[in-house]
Amino acid sequence: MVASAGRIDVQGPLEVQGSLLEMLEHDDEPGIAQLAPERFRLARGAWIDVQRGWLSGSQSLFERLAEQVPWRAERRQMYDRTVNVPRLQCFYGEDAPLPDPVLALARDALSAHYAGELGEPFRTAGLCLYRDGRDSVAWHGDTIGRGSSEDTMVAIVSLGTARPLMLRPRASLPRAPGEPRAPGEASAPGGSLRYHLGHGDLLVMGGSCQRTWEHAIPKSAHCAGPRISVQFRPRGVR
Ligand SMILES: O=C(O)CCC(=O)C(=O)O
Repeated sequence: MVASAGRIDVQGPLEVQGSLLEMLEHDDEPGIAQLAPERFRLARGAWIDVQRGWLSGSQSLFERLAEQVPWRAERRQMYDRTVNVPRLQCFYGEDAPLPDPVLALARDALSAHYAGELGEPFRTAGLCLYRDGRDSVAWHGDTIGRGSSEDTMVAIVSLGTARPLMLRPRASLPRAPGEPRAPGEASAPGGSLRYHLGHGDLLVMGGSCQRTWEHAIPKSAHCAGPRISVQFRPRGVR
């Protein structure tokens, strides 16, 4: 979802609210732990891997990225109106150097860990900055590229304030007779799942997840602090 047809770019980085950054404490030098995520199998061949606090020193990395990434505000055509995209973004394509060496370490570790299942490396990195609870991303799946017709993976590393990432089965795919509910599927309104992600947490969406489920970061009236997410994807997946 970092780029799509009909989007209008606004040139130049935006200033991140200084007061918010000043409130953040420095912690350790960023690094990654051994990958050992826990897998949650969802309905319809989708799964989620979660490893809490995979990336250490996440607050320091948050501060570096908040300051150094050339964040862009974008505007997008919605029917007859042009609206602000409610988050700042920056996309690093296959050959673009990543804005911090620890992100290259993370991408390479993920590529090595998932090589057998994914069959290709993670190649791109999309970064989103949610300035506060008014920023969000609407329900969607990453169905451009191989995600439209075959299984793929999107790995998300989350920095800064924790925000819920919601998942729900696509309404257009009715449950087969006798198909079991996914763990937690019945526990939230509308059959959605909620994962609070921040502080170096890793969440990998895999299997059929991009085709059969949707995900979102909803707006929050209670969330004051900023969050950065880094999404690693294989070639062509958006
Ligand atoms: O910020 C996140 O964790 C999710 C971002 C996302 O869904 C996307 O960029 O497609």
